[in-house]
Amino acid sequence: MRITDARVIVTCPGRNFVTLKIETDEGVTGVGDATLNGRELAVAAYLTEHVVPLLIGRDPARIEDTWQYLYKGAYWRRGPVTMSAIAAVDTALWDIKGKVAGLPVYQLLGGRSREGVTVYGHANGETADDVLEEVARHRDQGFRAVRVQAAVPGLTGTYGVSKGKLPYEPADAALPGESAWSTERYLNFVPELFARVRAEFGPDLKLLHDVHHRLTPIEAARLGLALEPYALTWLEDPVPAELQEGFRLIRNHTRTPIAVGEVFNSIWDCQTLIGEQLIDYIRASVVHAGGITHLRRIFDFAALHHVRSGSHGATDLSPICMSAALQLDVSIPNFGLQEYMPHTPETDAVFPHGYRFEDGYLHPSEEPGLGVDVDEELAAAYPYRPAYLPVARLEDGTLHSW
Ligand code: CS2
Ligand code: MG
Repeated sequence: MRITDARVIVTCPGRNFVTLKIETDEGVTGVGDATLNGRELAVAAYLTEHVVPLLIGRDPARIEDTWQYLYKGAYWRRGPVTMSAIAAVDTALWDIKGKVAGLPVYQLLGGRSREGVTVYGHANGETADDVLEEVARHRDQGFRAVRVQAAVPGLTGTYGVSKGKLPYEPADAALPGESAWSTERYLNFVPELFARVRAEFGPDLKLLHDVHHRLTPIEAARLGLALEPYALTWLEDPVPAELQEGFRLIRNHTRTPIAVGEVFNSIWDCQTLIGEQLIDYIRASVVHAGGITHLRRIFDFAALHHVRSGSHGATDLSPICMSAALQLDVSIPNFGLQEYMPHTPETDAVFPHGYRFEDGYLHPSEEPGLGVDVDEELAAAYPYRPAYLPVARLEDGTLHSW
């Protein structure tokens, strides 16, 4: 079997997505997500200009060799653009391999390790009262785990909190918006919020919170300590993670479990974090961390160090990425949690897929391959629109951590 064609599909059914579709001489096709929020066209060009020409004529069955060829052959290793492009190829090749075998990809990864994939939803709101309502709504929908975020009183536009009752969309403006940040106001508010949520919902619901990289290690340590009475499942992205050693300080001061990794693109980004057991959950994703092949390598490394998976699953990861993530989630031994922000009906229509939510779990498709496709005609009806994540500034105007 040979690869005969590969093309990049850019579409914006409410938000931007980049997809790679690979075709073969035997008519079997595969799809991979290549979406890098706010930098979409860089990955599209990387694929079209520098990767697609190298794929034509290759044997699609050689997944590992193709991964190594694109990673080592580029000379310029790692980085989100490169690794998202490699991820798209890798994901599409796993899709093809599954279709050729007549099996869902998780069967090729060793088969099921669990009945369903426990997911967490987002409860967010302008006030603590709104958030309590949202947590109740998620619990009533069957969610066993909920991420809790509220607008920080006195600050306009807290990241991760939608306006009104609208679903929250991370990239919300044609040019980056700006919001104000105050660590003092934030640290004073969050423990109160969790005290209320835990008191209202009891000990069984898993509760999570995302700091979005806004603190320093010692501030994060103080927050982790203050949240200990409310037994969070994880505190996410407490600090920017370029300095992996910074997590030692957090670890030395709190027993609140730590999750990190949604901006990671390589196993080297978490070598110290995992190797020294400085974190509890690794949140890298199929699309940004080199595809199924590389993410599985990260998860295997994590399994040796008591670290579980907690993959990123925001709306800027397409249903193709979610389909692939679920195949991994259901098969690996050290699965923890999977983030689940449902896509809009328009996005679901462009990417018809077979995964489904039931009773707090997502279930992967049982179709051969990944069980997802892209409707190219429909995709063409939604042209690309620039959209960016906001930036945060301190109250005096200083550009803040992200
Ligand atoms: C968030 C995301 O889902 C999460 O955990 O941190 O909103 C994230 O900021 C976006 O996916 C960035 O593209
Ligand atoms: Mg996050």
